[in-house]
Amino acid sequence: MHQRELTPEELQRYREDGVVLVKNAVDPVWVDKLLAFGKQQLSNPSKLANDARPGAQENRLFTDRYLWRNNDLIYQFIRDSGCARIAAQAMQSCTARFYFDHLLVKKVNTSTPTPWHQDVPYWPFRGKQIASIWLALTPVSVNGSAPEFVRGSHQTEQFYLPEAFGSSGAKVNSWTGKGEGIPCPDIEADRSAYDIVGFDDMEPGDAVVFSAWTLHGAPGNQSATQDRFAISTRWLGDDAIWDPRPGTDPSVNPAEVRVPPGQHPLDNAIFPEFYRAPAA
Ligand SMILES: O=C(O)CCC(=O)C(=O)O
Repeated sequence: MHQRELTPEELQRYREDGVVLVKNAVDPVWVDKLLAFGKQQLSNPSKLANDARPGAQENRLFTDRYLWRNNDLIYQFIRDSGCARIAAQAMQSCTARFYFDHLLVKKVNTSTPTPWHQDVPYWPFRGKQIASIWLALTPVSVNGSAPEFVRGSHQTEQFYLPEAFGSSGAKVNSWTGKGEGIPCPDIEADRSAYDIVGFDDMEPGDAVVFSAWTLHGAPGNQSATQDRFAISTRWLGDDAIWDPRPGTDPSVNPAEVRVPPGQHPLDNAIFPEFYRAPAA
């Protein structure tokens, strides 16, 4: 199957902006299978799913995570699709270790935006070589809830406080709110003050690759005809260290991780290494 490498221009965009659009990031065979899987998952959610309106055909934000642990398709996708190499290239890392997958669905007419945030404060890791690949499984424009990014915001050392996602508030990601950082600026209230980039006309199989430090969010899905299905995969590069701080995602049980805090997560059962650059 076709696997993609990043071009020098794409690498430059990622380095300067903290985000890059990658057209045709994976072979279409994966996209068809993942979309079919995502649709099934709506009626067969895992314990980590958040579902604003179970069963609803519209105005429904649905997310599910860590599906790779129990699902062969997701496991094969992260192992074989070439995403690991794309992530390693973007992060300028010799290796790419997998953290988790995140299915992100907004049915038609979903009013809930994804708030502006930075990923790294949510996660029990530190390091600059941490990235996500947000893969569109359906056609999507910004009005249909393609993510938007503040260009260059990855260059900060600042953590912005995690906040809960989703309209129902309290129960969604209830572990947020105890973390490290300062409040995220109200970017939506003053958009012209920020260098915001969004990607219209994304096709299924196109991806945005972005640093875990880059501020990003997404509007609701204003389309009345096109559901938005996407899957994000999260990747750890050479400088990532295991850092299970209070207020970070507790979905990985620290007691099961076989490396002490402060060290690279050399733990193939929980954070498998799916790419290593060939020796020079
Ligand atoms: O898909 C969305 O609405 C948000 C995606 C996102 O924040 C992420 O993948 O980190």
